[in-house]
Amino acid sequence: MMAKFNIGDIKGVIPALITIFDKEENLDTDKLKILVNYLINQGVHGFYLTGSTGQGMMMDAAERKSVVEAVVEEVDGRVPIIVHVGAIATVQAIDLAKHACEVGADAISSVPPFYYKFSFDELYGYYEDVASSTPLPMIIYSIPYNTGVEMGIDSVEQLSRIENVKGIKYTSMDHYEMQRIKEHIGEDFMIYSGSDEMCVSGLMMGADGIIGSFYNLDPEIYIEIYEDIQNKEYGKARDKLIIANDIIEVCLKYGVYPSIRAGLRFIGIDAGRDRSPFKPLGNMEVKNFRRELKDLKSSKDITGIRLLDVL
Ligand code: MN9
Repeated sequence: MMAKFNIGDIKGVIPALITIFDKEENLDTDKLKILVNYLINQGVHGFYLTGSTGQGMMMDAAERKSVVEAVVEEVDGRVPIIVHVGAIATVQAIDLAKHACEVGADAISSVPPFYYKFSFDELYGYYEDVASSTPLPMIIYSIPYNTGVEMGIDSVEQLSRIENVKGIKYTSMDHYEMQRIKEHIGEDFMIYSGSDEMCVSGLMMGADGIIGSFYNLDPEIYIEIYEDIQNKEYGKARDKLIIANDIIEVCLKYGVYPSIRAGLRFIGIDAGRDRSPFKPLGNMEVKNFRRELKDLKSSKDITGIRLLDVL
């Protein structure tokens, strides 16, 4: 299988796809395929697999590969697919990268090696080795809150000189830094803003796309935001993000991933559970979550968002 999209075509609203685990915490790729089709029908522009939201770091290599195979097969070239291959040993990441390439993914991405405090030299070597292991474009994934690894403008600039390194998923709220990265490295270096709460300023300040958790749950609002920004309707985009953020604020009280799964269930999609030690919501929590979303809907008279319309 060959990649079908060029890096320049990977843009827009890209869910960091959740991975679906059943009650016993085993992978359920059949249910995942249902979600994938739902999201494509909602109009998402691509998928980012086995990253933070996809709990890639909580799966073994065989499981990560079966998620990638299932999604690539189901998507069948309709939208581009980025595979997160990050691991703390280079050899593990290379194995996943080669697999992603063989099955037809369009790009790979990786967090920097974490846990041990690797030197920049070691980190650079990791990206060099992983990026050169396949012809696919590599998107660096900076998420200092989770990895503890800060990558400033200078570091990103250096990494961007590695062949195949073509962009960054920038999960932080500093859109000054994000915009400077684009400015220093150039228009062709792709930037994906990773903080859903900040997608408007991210897109206004030069992000080519947005990759995040909530595009699994209420993608339609973010797709409208993306279109508004394309049309320079910034005020409209901001008003919509305030609504989206009202939803995020409620969700965060219950945990990002458990709330996304519970919300998808309201819509009629069985999104299973997270892997332990993440805890599923109890019945009472689900009830309260639903009530809080319902209150939000009526207090602001919100319509047109499936998650709220179904309540
Ligand atoms: O980068 C996501 N980060 C994590 C992506 O999953 C750690 C974001 O989409 C956040 O979940 C989101 C909510 O805070 O912005």
